[in-house]
Amino acid sequence: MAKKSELLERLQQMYDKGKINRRQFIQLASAAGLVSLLPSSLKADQTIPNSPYQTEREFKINQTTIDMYNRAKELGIETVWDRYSQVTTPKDAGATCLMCQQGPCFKVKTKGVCGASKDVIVCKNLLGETARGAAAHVGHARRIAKILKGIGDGSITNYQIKHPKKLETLAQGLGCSNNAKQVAETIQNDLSSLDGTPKMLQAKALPERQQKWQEKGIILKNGGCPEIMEAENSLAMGMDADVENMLKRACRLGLVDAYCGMYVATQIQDILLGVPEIQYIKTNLSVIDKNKINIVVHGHIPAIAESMVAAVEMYNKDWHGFYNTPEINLVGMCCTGMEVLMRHGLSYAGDILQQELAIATGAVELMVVDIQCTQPAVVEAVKASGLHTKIITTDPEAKIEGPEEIVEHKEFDPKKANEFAQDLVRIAKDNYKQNRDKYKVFVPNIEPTEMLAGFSTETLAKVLDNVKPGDPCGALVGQIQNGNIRGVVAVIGCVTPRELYYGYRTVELIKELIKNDVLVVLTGCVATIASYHGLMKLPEYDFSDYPEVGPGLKAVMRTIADKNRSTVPDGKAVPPCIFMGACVDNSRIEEVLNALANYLGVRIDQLPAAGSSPEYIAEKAVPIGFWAVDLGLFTHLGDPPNVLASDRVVQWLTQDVEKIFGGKFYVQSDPYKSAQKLMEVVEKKRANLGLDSRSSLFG
Ligand code: BF8
Repeated sequence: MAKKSELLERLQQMYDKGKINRRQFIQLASAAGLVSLLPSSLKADQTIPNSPYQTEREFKINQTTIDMYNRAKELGIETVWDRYSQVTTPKDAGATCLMCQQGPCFKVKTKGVCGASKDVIVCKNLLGETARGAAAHVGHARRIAKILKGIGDGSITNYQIKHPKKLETLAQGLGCSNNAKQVAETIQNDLSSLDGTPKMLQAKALPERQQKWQEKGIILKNGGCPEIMEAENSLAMGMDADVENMLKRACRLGLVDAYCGMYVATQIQDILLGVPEIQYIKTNLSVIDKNKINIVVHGHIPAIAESMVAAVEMYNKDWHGFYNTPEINLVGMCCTGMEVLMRHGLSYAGDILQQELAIATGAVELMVVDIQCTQPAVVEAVKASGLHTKIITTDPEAKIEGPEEIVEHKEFDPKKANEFAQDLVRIAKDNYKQNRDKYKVFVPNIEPTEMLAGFSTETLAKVLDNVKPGDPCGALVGQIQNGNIRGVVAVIGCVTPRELYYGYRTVELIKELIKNDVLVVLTGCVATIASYHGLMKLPEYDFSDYPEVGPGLKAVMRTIADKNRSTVPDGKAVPPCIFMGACVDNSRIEEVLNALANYLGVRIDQLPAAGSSPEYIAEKAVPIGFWAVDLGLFTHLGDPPNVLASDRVVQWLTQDVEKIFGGKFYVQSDPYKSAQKLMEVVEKKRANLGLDSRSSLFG
């Protein structure tokens, strides 16, 4: 029998050759008695023993999540991690086509019944996923644009224009009159027009990129909705069977996602709800307060949440005494949570993977859901535990079925937003009074983590303007040129149950980047998991309480703090991880990159910048990835989309597309290898710009 060391070596070779992934490596090693592994990902001893990735640091899953996971198990609640082990298959589902009734064609080796090659089948699946992701963001845009229109025509009075200056700037960019109705109609036309390039794209993308997209045949010639419809049309039986054509269509959907989805959402939400400013907030499940009535606002469109803020304030001020109840604690979840934390300083109760755990506290009276990223399992969690949380869905496209005492659908009408919010407050209050069982309440006695948030493009510019008055862009560019900041990496997207240790990839990747003087900008669930690991808090001035940070970056973040003492307390620095908002706020990242490129007089793909989504799970991340590639960015994904069955598609995505747009995909789950690669890219781009480069370090 082979010795243990030989077995381990063999497994290591299989891993190095990509025959097994990290999870399989650890599981096999465990089965062979080579490492101590536990039955479930969260009941771990919270370290990674001799992991093939782990070269420098011990990784501990945050204790609040561990405690709530264990509590959920006691209550009989199945979590996302449990289901992951039960129902998932190996990542690659092969070239499987479910599109017509000649099939289904499973794991096609060469051709399906219709004659489509496996390359074509893989493309169809990828394009379908991309279209769904783009549809999600355009759906978000459509809903928020309707509210702006209603304000403009006077039919909606529950929201106001909070940022008229931004409305004016947007109107100028779109080439329409400066009023809510005109801006909304221009945007609605961008979404629906059967002819013409959306005005938002023309206003926001750099001319050089627009010309490139024109030359390469992906510029939008219709509004967002017809583009998505045509993508679906191209997938119908007997339609597109041209690999390159389909992949370019996916690139085109990246533009739909950005300019008919994310930008619209960010711009209008800023106009209606205010441009985010610096906020100090609390994160993680222990923001749920066992001594209060807790309401979780969950989803992506912050319209209901905004009204709830006002309704809860009123309740806490005028009514809780009258009803003889505690105050209400309004907390956020997923991107709706990020929107309200950025604008109101609300605490953040959890990310995509923590939703059942919030229910397991037994202290959530009400979970209000708008659209996207709500796991239907929340209903099951209430059912299995017998807890009292009431779940209210509010969008006709996002209902969840279940017993009526647990889940109810109440369609949101923005014309009656205030009444709607007050009704939800009443439901939470009644549920608390009638059904809260104090003996079932469990919230870990662990302080929530701290997070510095609120870096809209405007706020970032203001902060940098304090560093170099009159030249905010120069303040950042100068630090890149002198090498204190080696480059900028946008780390975005979700957290995945695929990773054995919750948050491991994201946290370790970020730590590696900042250690090497790379400035990290963040949107989405990666930001809040980073906060759980202390990466978003205000560091002590000497960074003694903060993970290792490169000397250049440290100096920059101290200077920023010194020049912004009206908002950053004495004795503190600013963290080198800048939170720019929810996933739709990826649009803010492009605004910053465009400003840097303009300032330096270079193309975006020449900037020492890159993108990374180490733990993406949502379809929305796929068109975002294509958009990043369209912009010319090197784009890292922690897991591959389901394309591994086609070498040709893999080659196109990871190599050929670079010759077209300057950007390409790179897939790597190991955070250390990923960070290394991202730093190589940044250093190479520095060298190409004639800046000092550490390229030699990377061989
Ligand atoms: O848009 S990061 S899990 S919450 S998809 Fe969803 Fe992913 Fe979280 Fe928001 Ni974004």
